[in-house]
Amino acid sequence: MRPTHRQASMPVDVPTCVILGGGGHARVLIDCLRASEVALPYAVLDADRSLWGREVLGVPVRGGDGLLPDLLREGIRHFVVGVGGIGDNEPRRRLFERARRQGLTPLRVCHPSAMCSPSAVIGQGTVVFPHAVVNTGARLGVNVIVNTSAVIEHDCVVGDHVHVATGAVLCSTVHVGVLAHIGAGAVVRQCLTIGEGAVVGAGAAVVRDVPAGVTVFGVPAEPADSILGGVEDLRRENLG
Ligand code: JB3
Repeated sequence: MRPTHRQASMPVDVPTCVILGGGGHARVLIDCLRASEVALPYAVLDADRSLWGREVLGVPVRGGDGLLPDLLREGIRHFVVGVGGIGDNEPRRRLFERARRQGLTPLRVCHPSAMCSPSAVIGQGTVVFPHAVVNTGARLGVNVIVNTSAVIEHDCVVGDHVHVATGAVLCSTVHVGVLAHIGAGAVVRQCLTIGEGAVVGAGAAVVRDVPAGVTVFGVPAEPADSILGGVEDLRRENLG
């Protein structure tokens, strides 16, 4: 076993882990793992063959996800999903379930600069990036991304596999359904519900509930259908 970048201060019993995905999100994750000393990144697996045999921030890209059983045999017991993606969290869900089925345990990673309330409940495999806040009484499911500087206010409930992107703010007591995406810099007003698989566009200001599967954007946020429909109406009117 060849753990990478063990700091002198790091306890020797820190586990090693595999990161699934080797792109931009995984690179931030590797920094977070090293800073938090939660685990040592041992290997990256990536679907892109052109990365195999190369390194991501010094961590070897061993191959594709088919190597999970090999890594288990090498003694790796933990993983983190390193695929970020914007809008569609389904690939992240599939990867998470696949690694769990293989017998690996998802790691919870909180960067040391993030503020996670002791009364917050944070699910396995959830990552909280630098300067993010998970406030009092918030409950986060598994495999959630709380990206850099995002704020999840007190008593919010965030479902499994949700991505709260960079700088987004969930004001207090917001409920977010599984697999939803809250875009960068979006703000969701207190006590609202964002349905399962819904997408909130970057910079949106959400002032009403968003039904499951619906995409909204703008200030105040409106369903994409109605906005795009409006554009179509205008075009038709202009065509006379
Ligand atoms: O907005 C911010 C701050 N970060 C974005 C992040 C949330 O999402 C970032 O800017 C990107 O938009 C995106 O990061 P991500 O997901 O790392 O994207 P990318 O740099 O394109 O890398 C994705 C990597 O995942 C690629 O190398 C793919 O080959 C790999 N990948 C895709 N599907 C997979 C799979 N790897 C494995 N192991 N298994 C898969 O099924």
